[in-house]
Amino acid sequence: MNEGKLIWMDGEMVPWRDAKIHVLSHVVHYGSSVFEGTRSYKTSKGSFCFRLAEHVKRLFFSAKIYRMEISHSPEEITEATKKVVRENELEACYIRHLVFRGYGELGVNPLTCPVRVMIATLDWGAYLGEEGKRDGIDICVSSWQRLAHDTMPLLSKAGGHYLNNQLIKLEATQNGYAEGVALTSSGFVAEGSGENIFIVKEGGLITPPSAAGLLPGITRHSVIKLAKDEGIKTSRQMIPREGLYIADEVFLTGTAAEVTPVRSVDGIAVGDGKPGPVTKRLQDRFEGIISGRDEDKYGWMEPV
Ligand code: PPE
Repeated sequence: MNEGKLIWMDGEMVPWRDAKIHVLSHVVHYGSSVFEGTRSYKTSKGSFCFRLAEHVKRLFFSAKIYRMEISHSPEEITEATKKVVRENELEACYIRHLVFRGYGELGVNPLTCPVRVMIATLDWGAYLGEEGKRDGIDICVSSWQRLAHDTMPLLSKAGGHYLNNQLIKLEATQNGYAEGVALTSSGFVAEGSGENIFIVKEGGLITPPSAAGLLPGITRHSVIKLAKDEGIKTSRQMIPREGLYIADEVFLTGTAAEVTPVRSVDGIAVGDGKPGPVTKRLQDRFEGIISGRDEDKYGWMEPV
């Protein structure tokens, strides 16, 4: 890990190495945390966080679902986020928000443990590699199913849920793939271990609906908006596994992954095995906004 300077913890700036918790903290044993990943970008007009308001909103919703009371307002978290970005003096960074149950009593009941918050910045480049972003990545369908809605509340981006994602990622990478995509228990495409998924079929864009047990990503929402404004027909529809094999294009979206083309699924080439025109167009529109090259008519870029 590339160490940064300061981490915001419960209202204070703490030197990176001093941002510690006790091993008997509730979160360590039971995965009781909710988190966010946001990116800050450097443009010629200064640093900007991409859709910070939506990320903070989702963090509070995630916490509400698990009955975690955050002792800071969304406005305070927003201001603290910008402060961490400024004080770490990074050109561009990935921001991790974490709300977690700390040290109190051990035992499943979480209510005896304080709810704590931290915000850190990380020096993260392309999540699935620069090469992957340019040429596309090879993915597989996971043998692990995505969690079902009646097992875990999937609209909460909770730490504990990510044991499922870890199994998907472990299996994929051990078998030589860059990423794994999980299906729902009825066999429809859900999402990648850390990304949403889109296919292009006959010029139109299709992504699975929230009912497929996915995290409705902020990047996914942004790409749908960009596609609509580009006049690309877009729909949220269940996609069967083989829909990935016969798609013209496939790509993944996420804060970390941004827009990453997929060149093969389970060893079957997507289209002609190269990033397709719709993917490239949306990737370019997205890059245009985050780099400050194009006008941000959506108000997505929040000055730091
Ligand atoms: N699904 C999952 C399971 C997921 O983890 C992410 C983000 C998304 C979809 C896309 O959501 P959004 O970032 O709002 O567009 N994954 C985060 C964590 C990755 C990690 O390894 O940690 C991220 O991209 O920040």
